[in-house]
Amino acid sequence: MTDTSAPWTAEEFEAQLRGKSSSYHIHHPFHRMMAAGTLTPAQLRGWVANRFYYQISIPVKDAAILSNCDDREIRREWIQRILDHDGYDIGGIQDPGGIEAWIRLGEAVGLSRDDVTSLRYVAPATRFAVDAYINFARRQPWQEAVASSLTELFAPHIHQQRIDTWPTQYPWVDTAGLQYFKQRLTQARRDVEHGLRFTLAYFSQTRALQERALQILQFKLDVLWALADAIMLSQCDIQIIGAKP
Ligand code: AHQ
Repeated sequence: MTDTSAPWTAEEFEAQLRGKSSSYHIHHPFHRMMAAGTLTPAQLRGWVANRFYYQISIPVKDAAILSNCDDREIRREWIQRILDHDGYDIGGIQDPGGIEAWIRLGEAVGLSRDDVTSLRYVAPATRFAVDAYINFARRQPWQEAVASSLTELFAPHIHQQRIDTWPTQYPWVDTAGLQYFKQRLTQARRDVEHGLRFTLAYFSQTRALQERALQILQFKLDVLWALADAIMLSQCDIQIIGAKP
């Protein structure tokens, strides 16, 4: 339904976006169990192995946005997201990247590198949720795909929660594996500053566009929720014979 009301102010629009935090996957039963320390080692390993498919899909999603985007200034900022995940070796400056850090998280919970990179433990419903996000970024206008990344408005909280709780809730996990969450704290905040600045400007031309931005954010929140459903309900538990604990 097209809303003919006047656009919200930037402050009201941002409050509407942030108001969707109640749909963020930190409130999903699986993530509540994770925070409470009640996941079994097999469930935690299943989460890491399935989330790897999301992690390797993020740079593919961001490359889709770049390929659709005709704005050089946006591309100059957005390309950093691909480097953050894939890593780089530019002029002797090297960074192994977030995907490599996630593989180390897998090893920290008792998986082998091949257990993670082979994708053998990824559930069909995991793939469907993640592929819905990639295909959204490929098919929709790049401006809409930028807005869909704003679930990261809420990400620092969930990353910090894992950093704070895993050492006591899951003492068997090698804390070196938490490096991924630590590096996302700064990267997510930088990404959100850019994505929010653009979204508040572009989608504030009309109230209908602002409502569309909320609809897009809800779609991505649903992707993350469906991903947690998949991991919780698809019996992604990974029993490693002889692994600690
Ligand atoms: O590790 C995450 C990440 O790199 C990204 C990129 C961003 C996007 O472009 O959609 N979203 C995102 C997220 C990551 N981690 C999730 C988590 O719970 O660990 C949160 C997720 C997000 O909030 O969108």
